Amino acid sequence: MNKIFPQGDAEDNAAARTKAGPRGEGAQLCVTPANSTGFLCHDGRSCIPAHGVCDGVRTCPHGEDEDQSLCRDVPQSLPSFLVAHCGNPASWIYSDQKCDGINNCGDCSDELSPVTSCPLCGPGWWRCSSTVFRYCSCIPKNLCRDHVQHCSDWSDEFSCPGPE
Ligand SMILES: [Ca+2]
Ligand SMILES: [Ca+2]
Repeated sequence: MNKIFPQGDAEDNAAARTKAGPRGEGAQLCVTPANSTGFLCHDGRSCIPAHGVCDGVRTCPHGEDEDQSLCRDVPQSLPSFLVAHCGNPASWIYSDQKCDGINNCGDCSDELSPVTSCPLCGPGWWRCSSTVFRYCSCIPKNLCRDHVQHCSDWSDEFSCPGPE
């Protein structure tokens, strides 16, 4: 996995290690209130979603999710628990974007086999082949019965019971 992304030259990496410590040092995994992979802030209490790390917004109370050592060279500088890979090895996503119903990889490889095996659509989602690029095999039920086709088989308009 570490071989997928080109690494800087050895000297650069050695310098980075001396200054910033090894990749993701001290970063702690946690589970967010929404039950997805998160990053534990230094207060030991705030668990922020993986995709909130190095997004340019200080999400932790003290902003350590935007720390230079963490964000200097994403995704390499991120702890591995925050990163997942797409079918195309040049693309990556945050680990909490896997199986969240949204097509983050662009080719649905974060939502569909053979790259990713996700549980069936969760509550609030309807299973079909989506016609909308944003979704893959599950569409939010609030798109059911809205007189707009979202499933290739039209099941969102004819079979889906509608929003809950
Ligand atoms: Ca952030
Ligand atoms: Ca996704």
